[in-house]
Amino acid sequence: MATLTPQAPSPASTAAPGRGGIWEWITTTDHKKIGILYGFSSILFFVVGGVEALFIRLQLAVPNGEILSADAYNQMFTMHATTMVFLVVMPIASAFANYFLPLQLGARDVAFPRLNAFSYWLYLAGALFLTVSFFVGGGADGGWFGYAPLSTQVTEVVRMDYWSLGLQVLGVASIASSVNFITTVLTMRAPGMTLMRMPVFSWMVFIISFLLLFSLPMVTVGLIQVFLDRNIGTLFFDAANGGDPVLWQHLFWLFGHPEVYVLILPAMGIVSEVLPTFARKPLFGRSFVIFSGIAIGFMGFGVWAHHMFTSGLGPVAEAAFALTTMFIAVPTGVKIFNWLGTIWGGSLELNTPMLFSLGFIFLFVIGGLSGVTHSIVPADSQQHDSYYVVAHFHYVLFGGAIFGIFSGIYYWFPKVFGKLLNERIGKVNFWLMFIGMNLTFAPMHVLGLNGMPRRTYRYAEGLGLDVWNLVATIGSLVLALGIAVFLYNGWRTFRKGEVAGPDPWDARTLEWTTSSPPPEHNFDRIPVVHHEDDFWHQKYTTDEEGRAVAIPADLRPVVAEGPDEDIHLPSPSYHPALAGLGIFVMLLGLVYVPWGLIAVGVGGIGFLWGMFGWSLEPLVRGDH
Ligand code: HEM
Ligand SMILES: [Cu+2]
Repeated sequence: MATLTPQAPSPASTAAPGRGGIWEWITTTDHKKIGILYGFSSILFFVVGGVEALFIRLQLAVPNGEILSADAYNQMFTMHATTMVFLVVMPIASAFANYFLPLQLGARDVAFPRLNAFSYWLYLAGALFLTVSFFVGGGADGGWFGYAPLSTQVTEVVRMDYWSLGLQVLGVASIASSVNFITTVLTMRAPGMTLMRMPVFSWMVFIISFLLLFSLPMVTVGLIQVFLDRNIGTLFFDAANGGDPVLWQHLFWLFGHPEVYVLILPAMGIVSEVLPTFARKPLFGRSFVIFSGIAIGFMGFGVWAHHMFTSGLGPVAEAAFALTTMFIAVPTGVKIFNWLGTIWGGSLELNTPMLFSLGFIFLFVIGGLSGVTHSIVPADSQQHDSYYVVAHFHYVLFGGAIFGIFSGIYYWFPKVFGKLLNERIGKVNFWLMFIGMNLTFAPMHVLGLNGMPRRTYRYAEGLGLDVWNLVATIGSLVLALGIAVFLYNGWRTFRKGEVAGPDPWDARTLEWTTSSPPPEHNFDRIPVVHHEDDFWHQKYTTDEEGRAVAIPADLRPVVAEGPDEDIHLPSPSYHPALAGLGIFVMLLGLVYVPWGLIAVGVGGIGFLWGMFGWSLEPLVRGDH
């Protein structure tokens, strides 16, 4: 039994965990290491998705582009979007959630550490499976929402089999994470950490876990039906034989719209952590930020058909979904006003994490406003499937989600790696991305209103599309340069970055009470919480005018008065990784039936071995 004697609570006391060899990473069940694995994997796929986007932009830089064929172009935008949504933005949120949820709650790990490891290896299996398709016959080419009957057409290639199976596995990985995060929030909070004292980022993780839990099953059913229509001749979406292709649209968007909130709410949570830290003010209307997140969670399930205003649903349904879509702008607006209220009158520190958060607010508002124009049915029937829509979702997904994520990377990097990303390079990174992003996507509003359809690999000369397409492509190159500067900053910091102490930003929440990086067991003693922003209240009090007054270190309250206890840590295990590998092999086999059945068998053995080994091994270290 691994027993660690409790130490006096000093955040910098315990040594950082070793980097560890490959085997340690394959067998880890430590939420921090799993968070780092998610982080590096999704940044790698960000580069892949970015290169795919550059190919698209280079093809469209001039009329009658010759760089990509129509077939290659279809693969490029489908895989670009699938990569960015499922292999980048979702897993990066898992990276932050894995690393920081237990720390923000005052816990030692998530509720189910091995399930946590399994969700990572399943994500990696699904991600590699989807990407491998490029090299064996071509990537998915039916668009990221795979409308039937295009996606169910049986041709000589199996690209959409990879797509439908790959997304199913990624869905299971997300459901596994969601179960873990919900259970962790409900059962692992430190004493005194009431739900309303929980940091806003943790709240957003909690909310998106429910969104995933309730939306993924719908698309999973549809994906199975797509695979069956393609492989065993069922007729779910075959209109000529009593099936209904519009059914697929409903199943996809019943997932797809809650999904966009899964993409944006974590970024909103990060911004809600960063703004108070660098405005030196508590989050304005904190409980409203939390409740509007909950409201968005619920209302997000009632707007899906606004993606189908041109699918012939009829005026009653269209009017209803137009209304619900307009309503959802209200809780979103509440958040924006609360962020503005936080920075209003604050003493702002405009460092890189803060710049990305301010950029997030500016760009997300632009995306939100064009979103409201989509909710007006007659206007949407003009905008639908045009570059105006492409501009809209890149302002909310790139300007919103990605900018929020970059704010989180610059904010939490010192906690995870013990070093500060370089501030001067960080500012160059921000401005290149901010200028590049607007140069790329702002012209797309004009292109769309000038009638340029999306998903078209070429356009003719003299249609008024030439100049803005060239500007958009130049913008995407500036954006790419910005991302290269970010990667350079990371590499340089690992090599010779400035060492960060436990609390480099003088922040407010519990993760900053530990060393940077935190010890494997996170806290020597489980903290006892008395306030929201508890760490801030350990360091500051307020005078009669409400101004913050620092409490001298020797007068600060002792944080951990809780009972001594043994520190239990989950034991490392190779079984989740083995089960993930088994699934990967099974997937490859399923695409190439009947010969593939051999691989299905071999993969199946690996999967079952992993599952049984996992269920029979000791729970914590030293247990027999
Ligand atoms: C790195 C910078 C990016 C550039 C230059 C870029 C560029 C583009 C372009 C030009 C298209 C339209 C292709 C067409 O319809 O013909 C597109 C489609 C799309 N992009 Fe991006 N994008 C970028 C980043 C992102 C990010 C970060 C996300 C999501 C998180 C994203 C999600 C999408 C989606 C969902 C589509 C629709 C694909 C489809 O129609 O099936 N993009 N992108
Ligand atoms: Cu939507």
